[in-house]
Amino acid sequence: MLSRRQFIATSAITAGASLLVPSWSARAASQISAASDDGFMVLEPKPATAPLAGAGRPPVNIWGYQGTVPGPVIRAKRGARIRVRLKNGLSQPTTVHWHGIRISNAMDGVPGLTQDAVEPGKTFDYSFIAPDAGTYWYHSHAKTWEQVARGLYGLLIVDEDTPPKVDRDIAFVADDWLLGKDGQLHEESLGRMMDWSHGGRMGNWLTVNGLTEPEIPVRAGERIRLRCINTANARTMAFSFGKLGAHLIALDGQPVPPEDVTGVKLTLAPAQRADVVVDIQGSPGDKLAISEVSTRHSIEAALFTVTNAPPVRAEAPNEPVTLKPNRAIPLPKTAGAQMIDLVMEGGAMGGLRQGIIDGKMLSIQELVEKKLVWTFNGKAGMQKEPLERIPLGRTAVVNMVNKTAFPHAMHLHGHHFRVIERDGKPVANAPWRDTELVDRNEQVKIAFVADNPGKWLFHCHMLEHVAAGMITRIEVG
Ligand SMILES: [Cu+2]
Repeated sequence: MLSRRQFIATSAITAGASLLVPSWSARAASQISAASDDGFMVLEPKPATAPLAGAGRPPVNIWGYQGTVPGPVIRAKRGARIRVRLKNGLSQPTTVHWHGIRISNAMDGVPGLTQDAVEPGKTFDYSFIAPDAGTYWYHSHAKTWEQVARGLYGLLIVDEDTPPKVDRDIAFVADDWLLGKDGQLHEESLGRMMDWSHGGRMGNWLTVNGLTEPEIPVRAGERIRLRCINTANARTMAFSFGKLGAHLIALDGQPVPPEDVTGVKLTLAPAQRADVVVDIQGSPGDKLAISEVSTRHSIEAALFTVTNAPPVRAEAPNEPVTLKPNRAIPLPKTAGAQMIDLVMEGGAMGGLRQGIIDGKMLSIQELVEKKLVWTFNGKAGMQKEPLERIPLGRTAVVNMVNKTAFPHAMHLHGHHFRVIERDGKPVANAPWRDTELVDRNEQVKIAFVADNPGKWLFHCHMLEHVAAGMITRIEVG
């Protein structure tokens, strides 16, 4: 993002309509092509082009579901069954992971663990219940450092039984692309060890909903629910809602008590989501920016342009939007919990000398040959043995200690957890999350009830880090 303005002059394009989260019932057919007779929606990842860099610039070669980036919004009512037939239109194997969904294990989309990767031209049927309302996403879980970088992701929205009253529901899918001088995806850097051993592959081009600095026409007085997500491979982003009145209502899909975030820096690590309600105040012609502010160079990510239409309401509503809690996530009982240590080591400036693979100690030179440079508890990459086996229904407490020189966004599959301690200090009533940022030299304790049977990955969501060793799994039940 640092050089976006130097790279090419940005040209805002008006694309409000395409930013709307379409209603599932009304536009299912146009969102998911070729729904089959048996009720499966066909989801096809394939090469395509997308106007990432803005009007007047050449389209960028991407890989997208249905050839679009982001992919189509998949939307269902809470508790409904979602049926998706993955049809692989790529030249390499792939799978789909339904991030943040408390899903049945066989549908989790992890190749080599919950299913075989789907070969080019082949299909795989995903069928699962989404138990919780909220903002989720789906993405490739095969060679993610390449497939997600090329655009294989989309929003998965699960609607509340009674959705809160807002005037519009809009996607805010932020991505960080690395474009070369020719304006195309910088392919030479995919797999580059320099990135894998440092902070991951960082981009130089910010898009929201696959567009450069989109302008979204709004009416004064409108109340809008924004489904914010960071789909970047590695960059932790932060957003400021500027002059927009804004309040946070959910994190990682799970409701939180409404919190005023007007003028606040809202941090989103890779894969994290935030539902934010904004109230539009202004006069016709006003441009209200949402900015990306994680670096010294603030970038306007999207602009709300107030139209001439009469105001929806004279004043912003006094009451914030409040979401009802989802189906109860069982509260962890720390007394008698299974205590699990997870020490993160390695990476550049980490001084890693060796690492274990399936009981065998390898030197750092041998590890680097395998492109493994990070370890969990001294072990590099996926092992034959899980990190831990946890009886069904037991509380697990994972004590994560980051001894590396980089932050890591830790993601647990199939469960939501909460932070109970940070750097030795107890934390009360932290929000439920599926992805938590652990800063360098930080210690974070999380707790969850292992109530979902199966083999669940636990990994860093910086996609170069997971590929280079930061991956393990728990086995529940
Ligand atoms: Cu990491």
